[in-house]
Amino acid sequence: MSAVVHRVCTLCEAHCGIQVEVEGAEVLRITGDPDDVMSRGYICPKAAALADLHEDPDRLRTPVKRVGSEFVPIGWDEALDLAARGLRDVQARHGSDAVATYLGNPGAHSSAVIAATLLRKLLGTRNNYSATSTDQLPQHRVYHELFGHFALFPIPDLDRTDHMLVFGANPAVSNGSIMTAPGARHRLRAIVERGGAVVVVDPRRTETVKHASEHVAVRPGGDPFLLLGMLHVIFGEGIEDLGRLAELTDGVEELRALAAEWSPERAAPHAGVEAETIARLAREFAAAERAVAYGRVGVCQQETGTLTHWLICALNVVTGNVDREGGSMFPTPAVDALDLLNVLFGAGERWEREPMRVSGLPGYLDEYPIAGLADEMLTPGDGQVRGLLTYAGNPVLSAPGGRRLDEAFAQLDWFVAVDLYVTETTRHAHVILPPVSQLERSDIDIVFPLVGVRNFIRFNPAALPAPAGGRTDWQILMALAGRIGRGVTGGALNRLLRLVGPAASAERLVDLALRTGPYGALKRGPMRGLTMGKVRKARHGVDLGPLRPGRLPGQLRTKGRRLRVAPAPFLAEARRLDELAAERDAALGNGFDLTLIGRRQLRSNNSWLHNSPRLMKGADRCTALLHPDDATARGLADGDQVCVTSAAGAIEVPLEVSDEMRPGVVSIPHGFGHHRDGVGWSHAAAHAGASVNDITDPARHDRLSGNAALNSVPVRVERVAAAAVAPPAQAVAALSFRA
Ligand SMILES: Nc1nc2c(c(=O)[nH]1)N[C@H]1C(S)=C(S)[C@@H](COP(=O)(O)OP(=O)(O)OC[C@H]3O[C@@H](n4cnc5c(=O)[nH]c(N)nc54)[C@H](O)[C@@H]3O)O[C@H]1N2
Ligand SMILES: Nc1nc2c(c(=O)[nH]1)N[C@H]1C(S)=C(S)[C@@H](COP(=O)(O)OP(=O)(O)OC[C@H]3O[C@@H](n4cnc5c(=O)[nH]c(N)nc54)[C@H](O)[C@@H]3O)O[C@H]1N2
Ligand code: SF4
Ligand SMILES: [Mo]
Repeated sequence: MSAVVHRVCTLCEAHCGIQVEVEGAEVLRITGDPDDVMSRGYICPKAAALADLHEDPDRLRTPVKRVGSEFVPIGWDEALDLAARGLRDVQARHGSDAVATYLGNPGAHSSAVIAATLLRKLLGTRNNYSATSTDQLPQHRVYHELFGHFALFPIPDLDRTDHMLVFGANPAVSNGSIMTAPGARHRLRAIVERGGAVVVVDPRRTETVKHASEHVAVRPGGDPFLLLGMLHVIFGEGIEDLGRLAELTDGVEELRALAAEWSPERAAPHAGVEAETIARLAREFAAAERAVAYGRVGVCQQETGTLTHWLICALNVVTGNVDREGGSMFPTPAVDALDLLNVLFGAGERWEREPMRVSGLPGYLDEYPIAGLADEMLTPGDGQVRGLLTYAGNPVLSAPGGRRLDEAFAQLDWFVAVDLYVTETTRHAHVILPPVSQLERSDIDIVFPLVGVRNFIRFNPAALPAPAGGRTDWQILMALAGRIGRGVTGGALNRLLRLVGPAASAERLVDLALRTGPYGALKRGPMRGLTMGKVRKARHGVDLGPLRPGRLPGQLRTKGRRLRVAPAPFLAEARRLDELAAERDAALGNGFDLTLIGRRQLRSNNSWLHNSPRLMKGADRCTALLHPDDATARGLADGDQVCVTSAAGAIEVPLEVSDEMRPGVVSIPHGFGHHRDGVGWSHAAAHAGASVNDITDPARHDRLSGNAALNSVPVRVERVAAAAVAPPAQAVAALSFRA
């Protein structure tokens, strides 16, 4: 007999409610849950891939250890002992910092991230890395400076705004990011349908533009200039209006002085947008009753990532659109995770740490930028990294200079990976510890309610029982923590470890946090207060209502609870904009005449959904998009195999000619390049593509945050001479498994 389990899809930040119809151990069907409080039935094609993931014969079901060039299945106790002993040995021989950790993106979609962070603390290394430094790091820096906490995220009040200005995000494809808004494209279209405006600023006419009222084809990296030009007009015409924020905000005069220098005429050539358009965008934004500017990874992954996100926030502040309905708002999550995050990430007023040993890249909170890791491994000397623990990450494909990381991982003394597959990264591991599939674990997410467009909380029950001997990420990481922590004396960490215990789940922690949170029994009384039990019973989630205004100044963690709209380091960096623009122009004259940017695709997810037959069918998707004029000028035609070369390297991909592109710009998705020897996902290897991160440059970064500048890379595009065309990527044999 079949049964239906209501849970969420955790593949992306939308966390859509799904109905999983199961019979025994088999998944019959996955559909959208029409009663889910956030998604109301919406899902994207990736939800069905949860079944492919679950059934995938290439997915690891037991731990494996490396023996020569093979992976051999072993039991859990042996695997965990071996894994922990190897890490401790490296530390015993070369010091605590000789082991690095890397937390990948899917880690954030599970409460096991708490266990991973605890494990990091117990390892006591300064060499912690994560996907953050290829993603949202500039936003953390901005929120740290402006609001006093790196995770105090301002979120667009999507369902109530009249005017939304989108920078470097494609929510119609990504389904929204740092903005949990399932069915984002429907919510965007609704803004236009109720008479409002959605303006998309993007060098490519994206899928989101189809739902918008206007597209502004900015020059890659042109956004800070565009924003300064807008602020110039707003201050110059006296149409700024901070409203209630006026008495909370410091730095308006400094911001005004900076903006005064950037007339739309001066900003226009750097922004690649006409001065009249800049002025009109400013006036329309300021005139809208309820407006919000929002930016995401397209503008994070830039040398100006922090500046751009700062100016986006500043635009919201000076038009009075922060902490107000229809503007940029702060959620009120059931689990107030800011303090927990402070404990886990060692945050607080402190941001900087000493620069990296080899590259000199800046450190932040308790991490270093992933762009600097290869150097730390390949450069001998005191402090060289010789061991690695990865959790749910594939930096060989996701970090800049992936080829060098590949080399560095190959020569490690000890590498433990917690992952579902033998990937481009984990193929170098000595031990791989695989969790059960997504459908086999229950969970409660406390991360995405921090960024929801409504307040909500949801329990996520397992759709299928875990197989005998299966372990969740939480269990694996806590078991490792138990082994690593042995011998670590004293302190709050060990007490915490005992409290939650290797066998317990995150639910115990969350129950405590719920009871003491803003909707808990302490505030609302025992009858109305939220508990884990109540959240568990609500099969479609608990709706805690629309975002609430008036969170400021209470939520501010700055000294004196002030909103600091013009932090000194940002003002100083803004003085370098001319120099940055000149460098950019010089690079384009120097043999690299095009600018490379990235793109995401609906049926793909970073590096790791390419093994799903359901998603990976049809035409080749790892292509370079180029405007017809640029193609003609180079004698190139649609379908040609082209070589894309940057200062850092070259890759070959098929060309797709498209007038979606701004002339002078080329777009290639990341996460491909599955041709490497020994990779365990056979279907992905048959559609290998090339990794764009083989040509992104680890040295290009945002100086204020250390984030990788994966976008706006100077490149050239040429036809691959017929004789030089690489043979079609072959499905490489997975490493053999000896039973
Ligand atoms: N289907 C799918 N969904 C995903 C993912 C996926 O891989 N596939 N990944 C998930 C992850 S990890 C994340 S972080 C989110 C990201 O979600 P989004 O932030 O929405 O990211 P993208 O879809 O990459 O959109 C970035 C946009 O920035 C544009 N861009 C590039 N350079 C510039 C520039 O200089 N200025 C401006 N204004 N725009 C620029 C690109 O053309 C692109 O359209 O998506 C998540 N959701
Ligand atoms: N050029 C370029 N590079 C980029 C980007 C870009 O836009 N352009 N985007 C960047 C961004 S925003 C991000 S977030 C990063 C992502 O980069 P990463 O986080 O490094 O990599 P992913 O591709 O998400 O790989 C996730 C890995 O986790 C494994 N996995 C999946 N689910 C689970 C699970 O539940 N448990 C465990 N233990 N393992 C699991 C998968 O098998 C896979 O190996 O890429 C970045 N790299
Ligand atoms: S948008 Fe798609 S991948 Fe993202 S949570 Fe919803 S169904 Fe899953
Ligand atoms: Mo991301």
